[in-house]
Amino acid sequence: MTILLVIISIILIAVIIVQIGKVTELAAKIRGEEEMQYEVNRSQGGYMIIFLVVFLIGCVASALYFKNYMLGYGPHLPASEHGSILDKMFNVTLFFTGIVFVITHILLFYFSWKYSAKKGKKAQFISHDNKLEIIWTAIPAVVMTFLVVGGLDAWNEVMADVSDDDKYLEIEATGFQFGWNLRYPGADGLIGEKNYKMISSENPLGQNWKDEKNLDDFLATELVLPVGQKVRVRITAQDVLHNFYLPHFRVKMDAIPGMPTYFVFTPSKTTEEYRQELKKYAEYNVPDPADPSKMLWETFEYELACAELCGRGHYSMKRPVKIVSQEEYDTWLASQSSYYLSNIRFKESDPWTDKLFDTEVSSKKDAFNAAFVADNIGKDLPVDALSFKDDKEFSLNGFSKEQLVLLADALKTRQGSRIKLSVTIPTESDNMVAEVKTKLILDVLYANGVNTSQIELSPASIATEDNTTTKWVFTLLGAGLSL
Ligand SMILES: [Cu+2]
Repeated sequence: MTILLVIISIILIAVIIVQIGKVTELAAKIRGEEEMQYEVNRSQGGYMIIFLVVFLIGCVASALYFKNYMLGYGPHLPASEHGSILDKMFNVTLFFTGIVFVITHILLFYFSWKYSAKKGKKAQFISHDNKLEIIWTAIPAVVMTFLVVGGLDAWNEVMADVSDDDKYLEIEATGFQFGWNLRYPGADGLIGEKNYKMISSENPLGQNWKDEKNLDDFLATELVLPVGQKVRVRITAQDVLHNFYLPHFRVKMDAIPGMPTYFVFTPSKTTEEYRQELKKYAEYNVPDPADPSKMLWETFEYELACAELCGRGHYSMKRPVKIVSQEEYDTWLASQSSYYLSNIRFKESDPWTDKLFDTEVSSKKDAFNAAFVADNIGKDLPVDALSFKDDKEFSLNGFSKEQLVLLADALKTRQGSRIKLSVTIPTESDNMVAEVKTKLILDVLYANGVNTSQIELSPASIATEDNTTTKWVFTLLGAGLSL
């Protein structure tokens, strides 16, 4: 409705202007063309002066009115250590360009009024004026030199990379249409290698799983960083140009396919501290339109945005950023799980199927300890699917073998413990191969101290559901007594 009224008003104003023009034209014809022209010039010069005053007052008033919403003013002081350097540069530039802005506008409109055509006055011709030209070349040159030198100085300070003895957290941000892949280094503090040729639906970043540094890396859905910790962000893109932009931290860097960039910064205010700053301002003590039960300052989150118009879904690249205390960060870190362990482990592309990792050995031991209790008799033991290497000789995959050794340990240290091994084969024709493989499994158990009386072997059965692989299941028959 409001929009309709505005449109109607604009149309009516246009009609009025056209009508006034027609009336003026008629009046001019009646009163004489030339006289009329001078009058028009005079009145338009006057309008120019009115416009000048309204415009300049409007500029200052709107700057003052929106001050507390703008970065660098009111509550929006930088939340990073280097931020104030950039804010200072911005203010210095604004100061000089502001002076030029005001002076040029005053002259522009004042001259339009002062030198409007008058009866009997003729324009003066000046071919050139050396003094004037020197002044308007020298002053901008001096100011520009001052700004550029100051800018280079700030650039060197802000863009300084980490040095060898710096303690810092390195993360990686990869922009794509439309989102960010945020990779953290995991416990080793090192980001693993990647190669675009390895990118697949299962491996979105093309991480090289043979590189052990990759094994604990994890991908996060939001950017969480500890306050006061130097952070180095590796920035890259997978398709088109993006831009890694953290406005509150004055961090902004292009993300370019094939050309890694970086930004080093230290967050200096937690999200909570920033909210407390906002709370002091009336502008943020109004209900949040998205959640009216809360004030704007309460729902504030720092944000990561893409600052390069990168396509139709550009706007959806926004991600929340949380700056937290070291303790909160450690808790969050502990809740994240390695991408490799949750998505790649024991899959076809896993190059580490020959071994169990230390953490897997200890968690497997814990699982067996918890499983060997009387309550679990008749239930299946937590043995991950066993697999064999693809060779003619048939040999167990390393991780399957290590698992069986751990199972053997659990059996031999529990007097009287017993298990049943059942085999399910896809079709009758798989029976012979399955028998050979089952023998290999039993060999491992016996070789590691298990007594033949502890294992009951049930004959192979054919799978009822569609199944293409042979499966071995271990069921607890007797928990035994711990030795
Ligand atoms: Cu983008």
